[in-house]
Amino acid sequence: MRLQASLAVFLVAVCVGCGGDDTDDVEGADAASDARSIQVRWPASYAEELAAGVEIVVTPASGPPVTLVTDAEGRASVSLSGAATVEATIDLSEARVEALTGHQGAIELTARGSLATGDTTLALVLDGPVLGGFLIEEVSYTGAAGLEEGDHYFDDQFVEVYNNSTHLLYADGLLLADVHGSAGAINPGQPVTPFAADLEHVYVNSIWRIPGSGSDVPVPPGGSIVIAHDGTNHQPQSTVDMTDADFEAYNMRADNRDVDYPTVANLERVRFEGGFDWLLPVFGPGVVLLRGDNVETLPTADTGFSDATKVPLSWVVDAFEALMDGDSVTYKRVPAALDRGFVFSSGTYVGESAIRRVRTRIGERAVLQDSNDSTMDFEVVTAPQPREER
Ligand SMILES: [Ca+2]
Ligand SMILES: [Ca+2]
Repeated sequence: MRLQASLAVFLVAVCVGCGGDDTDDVEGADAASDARSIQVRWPASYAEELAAGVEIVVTPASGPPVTLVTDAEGRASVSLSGAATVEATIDLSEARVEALTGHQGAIELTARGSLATGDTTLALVLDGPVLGGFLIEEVSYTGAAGLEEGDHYFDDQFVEVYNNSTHLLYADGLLLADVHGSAGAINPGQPVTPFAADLEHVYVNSIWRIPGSGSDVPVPPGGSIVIAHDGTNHQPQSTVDMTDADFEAYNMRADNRDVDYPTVANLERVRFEGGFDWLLPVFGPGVVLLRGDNVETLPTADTGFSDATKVPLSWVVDAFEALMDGDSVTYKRVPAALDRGFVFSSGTYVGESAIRRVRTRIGERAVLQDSNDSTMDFEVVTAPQPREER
């Protein structure tokens, strides 16, 4: 609500040059009235700032609505007095969406606002549907060579999760899990996953949850969170320093075989199948990012030597798969509906990492490739790149 004093100043200002006309008229756009300027911006994550070609409908408190279209500066002007509501709308073609966001799909953007009596300007920011979502950006699973011949250092494993979307997203409540099954014929006669015929579920070993009540872990577009096996500095055995990880998998045990690093917040352990810590297979893991309610109630299935949790595909936010080598396709564990392909490293304890490719850039922000095919979407690089600008 404007103060009366500023309204008076405004009326004096607009009356300079109005030749003594009566400006008390509030009957709408036809009457001698006030110039009002509306400027429309794209959402902050878009490639451009000022939104041209936006249709604006200004509806005065009394009188008919007026339709305008924004110019190259995102501006439209109208002359009317009194209060009015303002609605901005634009339909974006697939090509325009691609250019502005790096995502696919035709969408409608809208904004609403109001002009109080005396307001001369109105700034609107368009908004629309969330395009894109959380993606697995990097899975560093191979382990490192360590310092001495024959060392097998794997405590440096981490997973990085990226907000590939147009909107701020919250990561708390996201679940991270490793998919049951072998990465290849590590030993002669190694069986493939017993669940290969079930294309409707993904079967996972351990499940971890990012803690919070739903709005505690904000991740902006282009931002990421790093989830460490152990939240400590792994140098010099590895190139990886996880002291600034956002979360770590702390597997609390009576014998304290896993360390709770004090500066790195712990994931919530929902289900655990394994040994001392959450070890991803160094031969190649399947990793899924999940979201769903009441995870504790999901059924389990007997794998022959452990229990795997049976997760509906609808829970899967994103999936990644690595296998032992290029010949291990029969060992694929992640259903093709989630991920048609896989990557593989040059070996184990080689200090490599699987990292998602950049599809395009919107300003400084990388939009990562997501074709639901790890073969196409990931590359194996010679050194892990936690938090590296993409
Ligand atoms: Ca740990
Ligand atoms: Ca900790």
